[in-house]
Amino acid sequence: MGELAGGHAELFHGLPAYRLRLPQGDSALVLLYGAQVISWVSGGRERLYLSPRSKLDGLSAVRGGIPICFPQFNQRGPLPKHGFARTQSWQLEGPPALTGQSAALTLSLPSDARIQALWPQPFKVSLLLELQPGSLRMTLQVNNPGPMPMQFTGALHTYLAVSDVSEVRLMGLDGQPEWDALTDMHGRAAGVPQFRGEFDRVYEAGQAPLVLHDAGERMVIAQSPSWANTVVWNPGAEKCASLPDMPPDGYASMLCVEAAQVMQPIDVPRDGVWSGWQCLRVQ
Ligand code: TA6
Repeated sequence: MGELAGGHAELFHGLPAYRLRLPQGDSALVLLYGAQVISWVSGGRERLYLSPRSKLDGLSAVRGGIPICFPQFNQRGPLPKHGFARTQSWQLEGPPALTGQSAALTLSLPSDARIQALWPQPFKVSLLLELQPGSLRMTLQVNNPGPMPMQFTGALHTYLAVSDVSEVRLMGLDGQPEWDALTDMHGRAAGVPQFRGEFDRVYEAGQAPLVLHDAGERMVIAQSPSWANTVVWNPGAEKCASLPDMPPDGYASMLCVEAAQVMQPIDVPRDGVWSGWQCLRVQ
């Protein structure tokens, strides 16, 4: 497949994918299936977790990387869990743009009969990926061409690769309103969360980026104010063992930190556009 400045098309376990590569060495790999980024190498190290037991059959959700949950978060509505965008083939919008030390690529989600049966609402959705030395930004854009108002929930469900989840420190949540999905309790985050078992919380997003400390390294995790929530998820040992697409010890090597809209759907008026991003930066 053709090599273009900034990237090239390739197959990943038979699935069409596109690799962005910077002259400096950082790279990202995105599947057209789900527009799911499944690898981001920065500073010579993989920064995203992809389960080695992920089904890569072009039908199932891929476990890891950056799934796009749209237009429904989890089971908060009538659609399949986390919506249909992650189990649909997206298309590339032209070649990547390489300018100096940054590469960018846009994918869009075409509608088809399966989607229209699930969600008759006309829509245009695209994902812009921007790779720079040490950083990766994903911007989801949702257009409502009308004729009706549109509502959706969703997330950039980012699986970060960590050395040992029980040792990481995710800073910046202290004091934020939170909902614990496991206990169904509302409260305020107190201190630094501990990941020593199943963890599934939805936070009101703060203004400042979060910082993940892992084995002497820091990753800054920022999101646009257009997402109301940040979700933090780790299945823990017991739940992980029940997930057929995870190795039993996979939970220890991942932490999901998601830019999300969970409780209150986003309204996109007729002819309106919404966009939301998450940016990961290695320090
Ligand atoms: O974002 C957290 C969450 O909604 C959890 O409740 C958990 O179910 C997770 O997503 C993964 O969902 P999945 O459908 O990919 O297994």
